[in-house]
Amino acid sequence: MRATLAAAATGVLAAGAAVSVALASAIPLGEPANPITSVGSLVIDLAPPAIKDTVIALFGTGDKPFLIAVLLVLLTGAAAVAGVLELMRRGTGMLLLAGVAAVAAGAVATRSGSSPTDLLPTILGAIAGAFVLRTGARRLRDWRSAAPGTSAAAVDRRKFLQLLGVAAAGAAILSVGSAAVRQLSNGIEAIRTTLGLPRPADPSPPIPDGADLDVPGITPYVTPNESFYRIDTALLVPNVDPADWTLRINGMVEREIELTFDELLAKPLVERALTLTCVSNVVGGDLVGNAVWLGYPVRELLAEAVPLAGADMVLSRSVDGFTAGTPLEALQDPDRLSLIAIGMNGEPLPLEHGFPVRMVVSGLYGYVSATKWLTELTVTRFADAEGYWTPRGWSARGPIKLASRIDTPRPGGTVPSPVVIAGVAWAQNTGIEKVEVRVDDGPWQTATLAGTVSADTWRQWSLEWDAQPGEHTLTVRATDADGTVQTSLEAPPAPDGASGHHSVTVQVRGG
Ligand SMILES: Nc1nc2c(c(=O)[nH]1)N[C@H]1C(S)=C(S)[C@@H](COP(=O)(O)O)O[C@H]1N2
Ligand SMILES: [Mo]
Repeated sequence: MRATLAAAATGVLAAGAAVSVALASAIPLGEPANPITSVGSLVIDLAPPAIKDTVIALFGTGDKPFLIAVLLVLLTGAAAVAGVLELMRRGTGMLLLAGVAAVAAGAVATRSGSSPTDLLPTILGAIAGAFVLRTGARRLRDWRSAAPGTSAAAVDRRKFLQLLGVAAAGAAILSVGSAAVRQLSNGIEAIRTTLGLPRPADPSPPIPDGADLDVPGITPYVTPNESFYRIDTALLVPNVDPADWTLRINGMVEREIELTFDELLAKPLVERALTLTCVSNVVGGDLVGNAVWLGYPVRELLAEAVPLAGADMVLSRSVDGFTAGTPLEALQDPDRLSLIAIGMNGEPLPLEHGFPVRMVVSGLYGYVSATKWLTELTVTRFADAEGYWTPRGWSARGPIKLASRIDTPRPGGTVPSPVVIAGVAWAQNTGIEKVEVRVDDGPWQTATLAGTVSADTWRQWSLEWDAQPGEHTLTVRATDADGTVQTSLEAPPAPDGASGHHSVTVQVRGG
């Protein structure tokens, strides 16, 4: 009886270890990586409507915590059974554990927007649980097989209890730690959602109706925040309370400045659309997005600080230590948009996009200009300082390369004839003047360009294609407002951005 209880306790602690490891490792990955909530969502998806309605009627908005509680009770029960099974017959408890982990993995994998890395917490949790279960059962067996009352039995007993103690303490520490981290970011998220943005002193010119072509499958002109690409080195999204935030402007300046969030809000803010691009974007890739930003021109702040002669770079620093080196000239250029931004598409910056303040600069890749969770601007020289990515094999300067992309038809797709070919092209700060498409080795045909609000954003384009049946390769190239034609020369992203023409191969129906 005592052994059965001890075995059940081993199983429960194994589950505790598994869950605490999984939940802690899911924090940096975001929601679908959390196996508990993913199993909960799967249950909600699969539950018959009658049961759903009853639960909602009984528990109201408490239905989700109730579901999670039910799942945890079931898990605890299964874990106790696994512990007893593993004691009776080696491997049987492990099998049950593997089954539960497989259900969790299945739930995670079927959540919308989940990626293979989201399975990692479930796998790590299963490993931690399997270790505790297996080792615990072995030590328990050793203890039982030692002659009662002997010192060998006492040693085995101590070893068993030690394992349980370590597992319990580890699970408790991890759980308290992750709860604290979650609470912190929930707190900042609450501050973010209640923060009202001031109205811009200089609003964005209205986005022309024609900026969005009516073509299925084309990328929208303005990228919604939820689908905006995210690139950063932050394992955990920094939690910055605007009340504690300051921006220091220092280095080679006549006047050092320190700005609070309220002081920033009180400035005459500018609202502008601007397309952000990552240097790591491959030809045809999706590390690019267009948003309407609300912020204060970097140029104005620099003018207050008065850079000294000889300075040629501004090193922007994030609260998490990331830095970007931006040419001073670009930030002082009245013809180039650069903002200390607080708003993105009408909302405060989402936490993962730099809340409360980030930088955005037209025509420069993000790694040399778009510092999120911004806290310091140091006026310096390229000879004296370098941004985070420069010693890691990326160029110190990162002007965005002229690029174009085919969004539809998708590569490998089968299309009818005629069909509309469409996509986006960008040359931030210069502007797109022409987009051409070629079918196989045919002549370049000029596409129709959509409207745009400025030269700082991408432009949609489209071309109707009267296609011949069979397999065809479509290639796109853009020309910028300076008359430069996009090069066909292929370059990988490192060290200063990919180049080359995007092409897709499709099958045309008929014939
Ligand atoms: N603090 C911080 N800011 C950062 C980065 C980072 O790693 N840390 N990455 C930069 C890079 S490489 C890009 S492309 C843009 C991406 O911004 P987004 O995630 O809002 O799309 O942020 C830039 N700002
Ligand atoms: Mo990037």
